[in-house]
Amino acid sequence: MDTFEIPDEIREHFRAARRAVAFSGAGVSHESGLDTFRGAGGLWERMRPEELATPEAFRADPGKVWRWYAWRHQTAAGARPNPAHLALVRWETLFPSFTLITQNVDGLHARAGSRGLLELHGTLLEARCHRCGKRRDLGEAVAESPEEPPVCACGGRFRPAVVWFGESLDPRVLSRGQDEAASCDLFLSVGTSSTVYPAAGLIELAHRAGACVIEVNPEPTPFSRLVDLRIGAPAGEAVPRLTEEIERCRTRG
Ligand code: BJW
Ligand code: ZN
Repeated sequence: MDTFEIPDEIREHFRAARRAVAFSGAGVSHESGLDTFRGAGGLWERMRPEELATPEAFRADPGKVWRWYAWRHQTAAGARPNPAHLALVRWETLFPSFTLITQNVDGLHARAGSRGLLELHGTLLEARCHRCGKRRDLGEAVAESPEEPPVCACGGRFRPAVVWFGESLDPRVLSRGQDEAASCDLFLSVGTSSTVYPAAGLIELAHRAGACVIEVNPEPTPFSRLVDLRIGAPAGEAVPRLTEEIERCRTRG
């Protein structure tokens, strides 16, 4: 992809925006070699989510769930941030206010250098006791106990500190994300199928608040018809290019 057309009215939003939000999903890390969940080649094509990403699955077979996350942790630890992660770090200096809200648990935005990140679905880097909530490094916990989740001092079991289906998101993180989406004037949705709630609801919040909404995804999503600009290209190409356009608009007017 050499170029994509950005209409003049979108450039006007790039110049005027004061509060920007980027909302990311698994597609952003795809070019770092990590699998997405849905679609061709996605994790859910090979495994059933209800057998791995629910509290019921963990209760039924803690070892199976633990080993799957140990593999995911190892894969994420071996991956490197790609040009999309790196370009999003530059957004922090482009707008008076910028918030990066991610559904990803792989830690690649933080490793790229993004600060003030809102991780809606938790993190794969930590384990949390399901009983007392104590946290510890997931890599260390896996090294100590690769096959079964280690037992906490309270007698509970450690689990990955991610948000499974049917579990509530951290209410403080969610409400900050909702506040940012509802008060931004530029909203980038990138690499998400936009099908998991309440996260996907942020796109609608931003749209209803009158923000200019941009979607970057090679495939259409349920929100594609609502957005102001759709870029049907991989994030690793589109986000750096978009970032250059914004930089050009904001420095040269
Ligand atoms: C590229 C690309 C490239 C590829 N460049 N793009 C309202 C309506 C219906 C249902 C619900 C509702 N509200 C709540 C629900 C239930 C449920 C839900 O949403 N279900 C739907 C699936 C129907 N939600 C929940 O359960 C949530 N909790 C909740 O609601 O609590 C309230 C409650 C409490 C108590 C009792 C009852 C309710 C929690 C959701 C947690 C989701 N967790 C997961 C797993 C995290 C841990 C782990 O990693 O294992 O989070 S599921 C999985 O999906 C993961 C992701 O963060 C999330 C979103 O996926 P994402 O990031 O969009 O990835 P994909 O794979 O779907 O899409 C990738 C996209 O990238 C694709 O579009 C590609 O085209 C694109 N792409 N290459 C750019 N190079
Ligand atoms: Zn405990």
